[in-house]
Amino acid sequence: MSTHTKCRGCGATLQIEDQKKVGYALSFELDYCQSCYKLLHYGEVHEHFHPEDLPKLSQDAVCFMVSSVLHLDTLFTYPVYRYEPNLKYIYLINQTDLLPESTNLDDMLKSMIIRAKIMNVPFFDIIMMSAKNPYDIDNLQNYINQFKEKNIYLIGVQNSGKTTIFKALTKNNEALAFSKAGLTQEAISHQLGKHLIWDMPGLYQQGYIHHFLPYKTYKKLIPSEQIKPKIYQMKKEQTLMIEGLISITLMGLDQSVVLYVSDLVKIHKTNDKRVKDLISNKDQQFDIFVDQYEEKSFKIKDQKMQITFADIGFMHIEGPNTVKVLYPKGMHLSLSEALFK
Ligand SMILES: Nc1nc2c(ncn2[C@@H]2O[C@H](COP(=O)(O)OP(=O)(O)OP(=O)(O)O)[C@@H](O)[C@H]2O)c(=O)[nH]1
Ligand SMILES: [Mg+2]
Repeated sequence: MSTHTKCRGCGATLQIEDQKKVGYALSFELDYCQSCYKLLHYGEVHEHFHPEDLPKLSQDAVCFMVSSVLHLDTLFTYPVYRYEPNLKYIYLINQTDLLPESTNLDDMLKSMIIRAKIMNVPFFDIIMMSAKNPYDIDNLQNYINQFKEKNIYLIGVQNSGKTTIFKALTKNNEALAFSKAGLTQEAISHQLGKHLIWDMPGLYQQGYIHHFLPYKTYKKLIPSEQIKPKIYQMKKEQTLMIEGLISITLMGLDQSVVLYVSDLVKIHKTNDKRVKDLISNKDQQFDIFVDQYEEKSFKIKDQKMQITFADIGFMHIEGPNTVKVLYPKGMHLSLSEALFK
C-alpha cells in the first residue's frame, strides 16, 4: 500500500474519480498523477491546470521570490508581502544564463534595487543566479544556511525555475521541472539541514503566451539558451514581425533596434502596409498565428527603453520615437527603461 497521496511530480492530491481534474491517477498505488506520468515518460503535455492561490505561509519563514530574467518587468508586482508583512523577502532573479554575454549584471542589480525602492517594495536582498549553474546552486545553499528561520519558500510566477532550484538544492529527483507553465500544483517540501525547503505552485501571470497557445507551439517561443541580440536598422514605417504573432513598426525616425528572442523564432522585416495581409493570409513563412490581435503605440523617450513581449523576449530602442505594436489580444506587453544593458 502506498503511503503518500500526493503526486511526486507536481504535488497535487491524487484522485481517481475525474480524468478532467487535477491529480487524476489510475490508482492510489501510483507515485505520479496521469498528467505527470505522461510528461515524465512520453514528454506529452495535454491538460493545463492553473494551481490554486498560495497556501497559508508559516511565520517562521524566509520567502525567495523567484523570477526569470524573462519576467523582470513584473519582478515586484506580486504583493505577497502585503498579506504576510512579517516575513523576509529575497528577490531571486533566475535564468541569468539566458541574457547575452555582454550583459552587465552589476548594473542590472543596481537598477532593480532602485526600482524596488521607487515601488516601495520591502526586501531583505536581491540576488541573481542560474539554476543551471552548479556553482550558483552551491552559493544559494550557503546563503540559505545563514537564516535561522525554519521554512524557506520558493515563490514566483509559473516557469520561473522554482522546481529546478528546489531539485538542485534538495537532490529531489522526483518533482518535475519542465518548460510547461503551471506544472507544480501544490507545495512540495524537503528537509535540507535545519531548513524545510518549499517549492510552491507558480503564481498566475495574466497574458503570458501559454494562455493563448498550446504547449507544442509556445515551447519554441520561450528562450531556453543564451539569447543572441539581433540588431536591425529600421526605416520609418518599416516593420519587424516575430512569427505571425507580433509586429513592431517604427512610426518616427529611422533608427536601429535590438531584438532579444529565441533563435528558433522567425523574424521577418516588412512594412506597415503588408502586416495585415501577412496575418490574414497566414503567410507560409510563419508557423504561429492567433485569431485575435490588438494594437498599442508606445512613445519612446530619449533614452534606452525596453518593450517586453510577454515571456517571449524584449526589444531595446533608444528614442525619441513612436513604436506601434500589433500583438495577440490579451498578451502582456510593457514599456520600461532598459532592464539590462
Ligand atoms: N536556461 C535556464 N533554464 C532554466 C533555469 N531554471 C529553470 N529553467 C527551465 O525553466 C523551465 C521551468 O522550470 P521549472 O523549475 O519547472 O519552473 P517552475 O517555476 O517550477 O514552474 P511552475 O511549476 O509551472 O510554477 C524548465 O524548462 C527549466 O529547465 C535557468 O536558470 N536557466
Ligand atoms: Mg514548479
